[in-house]
Amino acid sequence: MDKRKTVIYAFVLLLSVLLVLLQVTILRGPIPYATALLADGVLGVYKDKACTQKTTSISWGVLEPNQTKTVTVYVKNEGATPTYLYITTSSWNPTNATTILKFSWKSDTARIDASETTKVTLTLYLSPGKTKISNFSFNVVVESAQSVPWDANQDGRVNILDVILVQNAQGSTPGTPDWDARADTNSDGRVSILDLILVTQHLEEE
Ligand SMILES: [Ca+2]
Ligand SMILES: [Ca+2]
Repeated sequence: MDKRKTVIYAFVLLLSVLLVLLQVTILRGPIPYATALLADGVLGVYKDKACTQKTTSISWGVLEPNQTKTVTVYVKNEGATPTYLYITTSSWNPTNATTILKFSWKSDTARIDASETTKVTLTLYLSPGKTKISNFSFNVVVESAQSVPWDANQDGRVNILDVILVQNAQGSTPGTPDWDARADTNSDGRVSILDLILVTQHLEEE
């Protein structure tokens, strides 16, 4: 009888340990994944600087909590006119993945002339959050644009002139004397530190 009890206890204990281990893996474990890369007809995304190997996905490898991964790609303007580069994300699955994953990007140049290429750094950070995510996906969307909001003065370069433009309009809203719509880079109806942050994030794209 005692022996049977011991076996049952041992079994329950083992099961508990396994369950805890499983939970830890789901909560904190490293996450391997790749994301789809969608580009519009004007821009081509390549793995190499010479633009011979087109790519449609990004392999981030295994991402540990509190780790940042960086992937470099080359974006070529395959159209006939100069264009700006604009990168966003879409289709996060599960949608709450954005609470622990932060995506950002930076390009060598803000504007890409026809047939020219720019080096782009894509960054993904996995925070040590408690969100239960064992697997997920999202798309990186590479688009050509007529302009980008952080090039506030629209001269094709993101530099100190844009910082000054946004700085001069700090605290303004439509109707106030210092208001300049170009300085509202995040389009929230007022010029604040957030607009300045957006410019500094893309600083020296020229
Ligand atoms: Ca500018
Ligand atoms: Ca704003």
